[in-house]
Amino acid sequence: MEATMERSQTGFRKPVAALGKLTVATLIGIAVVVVYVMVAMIGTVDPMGLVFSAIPLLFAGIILIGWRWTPLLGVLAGGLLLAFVGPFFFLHLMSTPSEPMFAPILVIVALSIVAVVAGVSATVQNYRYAPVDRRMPRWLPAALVGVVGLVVGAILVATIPPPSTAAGVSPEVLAELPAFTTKDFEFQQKEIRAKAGETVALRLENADPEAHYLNIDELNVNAPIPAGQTSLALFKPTKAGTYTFYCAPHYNKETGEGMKGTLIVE
Ligand SMILES: [Cu+2]
Repeated sequence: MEATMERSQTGFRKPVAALGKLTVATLIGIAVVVVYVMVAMIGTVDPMGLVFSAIPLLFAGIILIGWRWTPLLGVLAGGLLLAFVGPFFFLHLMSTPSEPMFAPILVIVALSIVAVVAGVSATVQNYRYAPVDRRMPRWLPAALVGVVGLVVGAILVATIPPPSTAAGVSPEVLAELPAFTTKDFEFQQKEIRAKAGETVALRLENADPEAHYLNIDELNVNAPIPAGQTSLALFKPTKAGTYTFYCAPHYNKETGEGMKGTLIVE
């Protein structure tokens, strides 16, 4: 009887069940974190970021209307975000999880996963059960506590500072070296000059909230420049010539676009 009533009302608005509300909450959370990253951490509001925060809010609003297919929008938003943010997340995980950007990215990944799981479950419930039977699954609170625990644990582990990349070099000596600075995802010096057979020592400084690297393939240079820190690069070119230096995560070798410059060895 209930089933036929349900079918006769196909497509009509229903009160949003617990799982639908959870999907809405995660979408709002995603929008908040994206805005936080833009304003508090990067300091700029770019159109791409606005789209990333506006779409989850729009979807949350549509889900609240109550059509039973709408939680699928949570799956869509969560899935898209995972596709966009996922690669950055793994890059951070592999290189330097202590960076300031790690925590918000981790939270966005966690919220996206919850949005996908909650959205799928809510849609299944909406089609299978009458509104009164669309209850919060018994495993859900435990699963959410688990997700929160994992996120908090990972952030705590990430706040343990990594060993300094200038370890063993006194601050006074480091201060005397020529500075080589990254800012706004660019090398401030587009050119480094050196003499063949002489050691080059640079004080690397990073003003960005994300780690950069100084890479020079021919000289086997791969010096990390952690966010907001000072580090050291030491290398000795033996042959005169022109070399490209670049930042591996922010340079595309195929197109030659991104963070790069020229090392001229005389
Ligand atoms: Cu970089």
